[in-house]
Amino acid sequence: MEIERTFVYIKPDGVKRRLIGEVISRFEKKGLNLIGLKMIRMSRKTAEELYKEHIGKDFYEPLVKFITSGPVVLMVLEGPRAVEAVRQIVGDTDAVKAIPGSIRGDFALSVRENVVHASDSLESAEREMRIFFEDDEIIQN
Ligand code: 3AN
Repeated sequence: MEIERTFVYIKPDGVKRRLIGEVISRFEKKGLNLIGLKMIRMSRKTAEELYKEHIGKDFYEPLVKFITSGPVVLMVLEGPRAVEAVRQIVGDTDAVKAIPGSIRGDFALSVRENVVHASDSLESAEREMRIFFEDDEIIQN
């Protein structure tokens, strides 16, 4: 199977609720390798870059406000079909619809405050991890 890399971050609500260990643990137990990890407070400029596809949508401004409201934990995960595997573990954007057993299904009720972000394609994974990680911050196995 194709080995892929994907980008995930734990949003301010997940950090505030002390879910960092729980979230990382679910990815690790599935068999994905953590090959990049850091905690930051996202600047408005970086949040705008990350979510540029949503500029102009009604949820854009509250989303940027929320994402910059507290620390986030950024990671790069690697494994077979990692993009799809991680999206499955994370669950639907609408946390009410996210199936129980997924992270959002177990820990969230909101569309905005839904604990984690995960890239939705290989292209966005590459773009998003480049916003936050230098080459030498990603571990080559
Ligand atoms: P996902 O994070 O599941 O890929 P996207 O990329 O469609 O979802 O949306 C990015 C983020 O924007 C979501 N994680 C969520 O925080 C927020 N968002 C998306 N749609 C809505 C909405 N209808 N109302 C409020 N926030 C939204």
